[in-house]
This record gives sequence, C-alpha cells and structure tokens, in this order.
Amino acid sequence: MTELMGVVNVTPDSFSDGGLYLDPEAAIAHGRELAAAGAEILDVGGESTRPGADPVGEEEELRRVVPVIRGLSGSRSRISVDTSKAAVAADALDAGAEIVNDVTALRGDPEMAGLCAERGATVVLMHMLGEPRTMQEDPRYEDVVDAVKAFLAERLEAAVAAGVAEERVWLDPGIGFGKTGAHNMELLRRLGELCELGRPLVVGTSRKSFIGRVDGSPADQRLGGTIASSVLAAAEGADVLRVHDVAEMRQALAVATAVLG
Ligand code: HH2
Repeated sequence: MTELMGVVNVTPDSFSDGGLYLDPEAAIAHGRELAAAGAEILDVGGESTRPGADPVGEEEELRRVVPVIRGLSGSRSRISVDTSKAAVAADALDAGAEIVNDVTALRGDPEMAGLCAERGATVVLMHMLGEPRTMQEDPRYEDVVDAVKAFLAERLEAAVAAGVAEERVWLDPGIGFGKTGAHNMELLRRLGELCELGRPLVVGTSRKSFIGRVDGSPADQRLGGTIASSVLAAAEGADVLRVHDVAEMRQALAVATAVLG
C-alpha cells in the first residue's frame, strides 16, 4: 500500500506554507491534523530547500524542529526529520523521529551516514543536482532518468558501505531539485525504471512549480496537479508520497486503488 508522508514545515520561508507553522504549537497541531487525516509518516523540517533559499544554522534548525518532534512523538504516525545536518538528525532521533530524510543523500555532512548507521534509522536518499541556492540555473542531463538512477545506485552503495542496512534505505528522484519541467515529467513518466533499484521510492510533487508551469497556477492552488501527479506516481510504483494535503490525497489514493483493484 502506498504510504503518505505529510509535510510539517517549521520555517518562515518554505515555498508554499512558509510562516504558517513557525510557532511550535501551531506546527504540532498541524502535524496532529495530518496524522488524523491518514499520514503514516510526518516529515518535520526546519530549513527550506526551495530554489534560492538561504541555509539555516544548526542552533536555529534544532530550535525549530526538536520541540515539534517531541510534541508529535507518540502519535500514530512515524516521524521523519527533513535535515542534512547530523547534529539535528541526532537530536531529532532522540526526540522520537525514526526516519532521516536527507535531501543531500548523505553528502551534506560527513557525520550523517555514520550517525544513521549507528542509530539504525531509516534514511531517505534524494537526488539533487547542485545545491538549493543554484540548482534551478539551467540544469542539464543527457538522460535525466539514467542520471538519477545512477546517482541513487551510487548513494545507496555509499550508505551501505558506511554501515546503513540496505533494507533501511529509501530512494527519491527529487522532483524539482535541479530539474526543468520537462525533466520532472520524464522522471514521473519513467518512474518504473527507478523501481529496478529494489528499494522503496519516495516521491514529492506536492505544490511544486512544475505544476504551475503546466497551467500558470500559484503554489497555493496546485492541489489538483499534486493529486494527478501523485496518483500517477503511485501507479508507476511510488511507495511513499510526500504531500502537504493529506486528507485530499488519501481520498484520491483510495479511489484510485478501488478502481484499479
Ligand atoms: N521536497 C521538498 C523538501 N524535502 N524531501 C524529499 N525526500 N523529497 C522531496 O521531494 C522534498 C523533500 C520541498 O518541499 P517543501 O518542504 O514543501 O518546501 P521547502 O523546501 O521550501 O520547505
């Protein structure tokens, strides 16, 4: 069954919901709502990775995410921390997280792989070309699916070499991370090729700008495009869908599953 990872952004500047849940109580209430709506996983993040975003210091990121994870631990959803810093991941794991969602695929902090290995965390390894500040400046690939697949295979191997159990690794093509609209479409259309890597696939299309490029919609009006792309991704083999709108996505998936049998 496809699982839903609900997004809890404790940031002032996330591209679609920045500032809405910066207060820990508001973030905890939002996370509880997503859990009640059927999110199997809650992904708590304290640093925006939108194109052009400025990096956040370790202290500030800890201050944002740890109280929220503590407040959500014990709910029926598993908790994931969206960070590329080992110190943040360590405290998040102590506070009740069990998944580390690292958009740098363990390349951002030399301590991250060892920490995840030692703590037995599940790790999401995501593809990104370049870094958030510059990743959307003219990204190019000979074949985007082949490039992402080779990258994810290499990062999976690196994680295992660092002691992370292979069965604890999930992979993610990184929709919108150093990709044009056409690259994102091709990745979604050929997602099945990434399933050949043999690990669960996480896909995050939620509210992203490739949807806006199709119909001109702003970030807060991309629910239809999020649902269409996520259902298609699930049909192509995605195991986990990272979304902001859990209730609507849960219903869409239930209907898609009922139709397909
Ligand atoms: N997308 C975003 C952040 N983290 N993690 C994974 N594994 N996959 C994704 O596609 C992904 C991710 C961007 O979305 P959001 O968190 O809403 O925005 P921001 O980075 O501006 O906070």
